[in-house]
This record gives sequence, structure tokens and C-alpha cells, in this order.
Amino acid sequence: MTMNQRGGIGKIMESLKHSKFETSRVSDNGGGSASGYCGFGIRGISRTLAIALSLVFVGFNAIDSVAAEKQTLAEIESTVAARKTSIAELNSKIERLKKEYSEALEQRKAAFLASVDTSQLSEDEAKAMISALGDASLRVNSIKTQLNDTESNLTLMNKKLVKSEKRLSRAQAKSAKKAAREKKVGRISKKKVKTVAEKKPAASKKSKKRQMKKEKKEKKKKKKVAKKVAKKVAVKAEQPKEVKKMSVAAPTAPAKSVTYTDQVLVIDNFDNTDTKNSLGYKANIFERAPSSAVVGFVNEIVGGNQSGVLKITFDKNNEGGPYGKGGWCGYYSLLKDPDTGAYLDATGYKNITFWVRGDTGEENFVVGLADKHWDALGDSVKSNKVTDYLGISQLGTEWRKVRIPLNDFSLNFRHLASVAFSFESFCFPSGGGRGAVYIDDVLLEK
Ligand SMILES: [Ca+2]
Repeated sequence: MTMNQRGGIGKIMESLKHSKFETSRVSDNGGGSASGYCGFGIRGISRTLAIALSLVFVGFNAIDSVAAEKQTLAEIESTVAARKTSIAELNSKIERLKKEYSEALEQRKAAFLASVDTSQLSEDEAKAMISALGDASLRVNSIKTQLNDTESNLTLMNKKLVKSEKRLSRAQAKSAKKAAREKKVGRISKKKVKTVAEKKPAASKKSKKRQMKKEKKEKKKKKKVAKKVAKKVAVKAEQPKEVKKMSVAAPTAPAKSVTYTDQVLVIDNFDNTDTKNSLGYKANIFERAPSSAVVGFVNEIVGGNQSGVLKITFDKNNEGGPYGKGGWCGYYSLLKDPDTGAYLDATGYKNITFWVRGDTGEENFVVGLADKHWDALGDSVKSNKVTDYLGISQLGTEWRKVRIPLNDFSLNFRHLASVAFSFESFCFPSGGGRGAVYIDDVLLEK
């Protein structure tokens, strides 16, 4: 028996009870939802283009004739009307999302309360309950993201409305002025018929001046329109970058100087002493007072080879901190790309393996794995104690290879988010412990 399932699920429930939702064990997981990027998608670009094109029309058509100006005015009026409609739609969408959000919060609360005590349930029922809780949490996050996006779209649309209303009032004023001028010109030309001989030179001088003024104004307007169009085009050019971010594929392991077979995926071999793992993603300690952890990199002989290894020095307390449980500590390594939000697809792998040894040999810990659901909860599914997989009662000080079947974790391996080494109370007879462990070659194996 390699996995005490009831104990495992009991532990999950225990950690759920104490992690709540606002706390996060992998507190610095570079989280955040990828869906944040798609708020300004393809529709946003086409709208930008449409606005840019309509600006070209507004700019050049308004110049020459009264007829064209009237058309422009109508266009601006219809833009204003369309924006008012959009704002009304966005407002009603926000109302609906707010309602859905409070419903989702209630559902998540119910799922959480239902999962607190699973002692009367079968293993399958308990698993279903965890899954339901994960789904409820995802739904809460998803609605929240939609709500944020819609609210920022509303802000944007309100700004646009103010702009187009200003443009409309300018166009209306100009149109009225021009109509008055046309009327005056009509009166003058009637008068001119009578006095054409003596008035001609003066009129010509005056019209020349007017023509020059008009040309100057035209030039200024064209320049302004060109500037606006250039700005819109620049916005358009920026957009695809974000869309592209969304479509970046899940990462694969980079080439290594150390030879690994194609049957493994190297998560971290610690031969590079930076804060990133072998996948290129962040790895670091996590801790909540009064517990704490420190990491360092040292050279050791592992499996006959000189190798850089991770040293985690830990101090797991059993009292104080959140819920009086002594806080928590450990080390995490991201499997999802924090920039693109792409999760690691680990389907096809059977085990997670690593080399380990203790400093005094009395240390112990568990492995935590998080998929998309658990990532959303800010927690992970924990394995049994590492010594259980080695079939020994003490970790000891000799290097040993640990192999944990992925089937021992109830997860969606298409979307893995992180792996963690966690020093849990149940790893120690007294509920707390301190010491150091050495770890090398964290791999996924087929
Ligand atoms: Ca190494």
C-alpha cells in the first residue's frame, strides 16, 4: 500500500479548511488569469479600424460642400447614438454579471461547507466533492474576470461617448456658422449685381484673403486627422501582440548538457543556481509565520556524478499562525507559464520522480501538485509522506530516488500549474520539525 487514500483525502480536506480561499500557499505563483488578455480581442481591432476609417471620412468630407458636411453631421450623430446603445448594453451586462457573481459565491460557499466533513462519505463521493468545489471556484474567478473586463469596456465607451459628443457639438456649431455665411453671401451677391463695376477689386481682395484662410484651415484639419489615424493604427499594431500571447503553446524542456532520455521531462535539475527552474519558470520558497524555509544550492555526488542540488532548510511550527496550526513552509516550482498562463500538459507521464536525502535523516515532507482547479484555489493536492514511497520509516542521509505515481493525485494532468515540496504537520510525530533536505533532478517520467 503506497497511498493511504483516506488519509490523503482527509489531509486535503484539512488543508482546505485552513487554507480558506483568500490565503495562498503558493502565494507568489505569478498567478492571475490568462483571460485578462482577451478583453480587447478581434472585435476591438475591427472597431478601432472602423473608427479610424470614419475619422478619415469626417476629416476630408467636411471640408468642401454643405451637403458633405450634413452627411458628416449625420454620421457623428449616429456614432453618438450607437455609443449610447453600447453603454446601455454594457450596463445591463454588468447588472447580470453581478447577479451571477453573487450566485457563484453562494454556490462556492455551499460547496466548501459540504466538503468540510467527508468522514461519512465514500472515497468517490469525497473526490466528487473536491471537484465540485474546484468547479465552483473556477466559476467565481471566470465571472469576476468577465465583470472586470465589462466594467473597463464601459469606462472606455463612456470616454468615447464624451469625445464623440464634443465632436458633434463642434460640427453642429460649424454647420450653423457656415449656413449663416452662405445666407450673407447670397445677400451680398444680389447687391453686387447692381454695383459690380466699383466693388469688384475690393471683393476680389477680400475673397483672396478668405481663400487663404480657408486653405490654412484645411491644411491644419488634414494634419489633425492624419495624426488621429496614425494614433489609431498604432493602437491596432499593438493589439496582436496580446492576442499572440494567448496562443503560445505549452513549453517543452529546453536542451540540456546533462543527458536525459526522451522519456522524461526535466522540471528542475538545480544545475543552474538562479531562481528559475529548468522550464524557465519561477521557483522559490513559500512560508507563513511562524514557520519558515530557506533555500540554497550546493554540490553533491548524486548517483555517482557531481551535481548541483537544492537544499531546503525548514522550520515547521505546530502552534500559532493562521488557525493556530503553526503556519506553513516549503518550496514551489511553477509548471505554468506565468506570462502566457499556458499550463503544462503532462498527459503521457506516469510518475513524478526526484532524488532526495536528509541532513540528519529524520526529516520528512510531502509533494504537492496543482492543476488548473487547485491553482485557482491557491492550494495543491498532497502526496503521502516521502518515506512511504521509499518503503522506509526514516528518510536517512543517503541519496535515494523517489517515484510517486501521478495516479495518486486526483488531478487534470492536461493543465498542471505547479509542484511543491511541503513540510506538513503530519510528517512529524510532534506535529512540527526542523532540519534540511537535499533534492535533485525533479522529473516527470513516462
Ligand atoms: Ca543537479
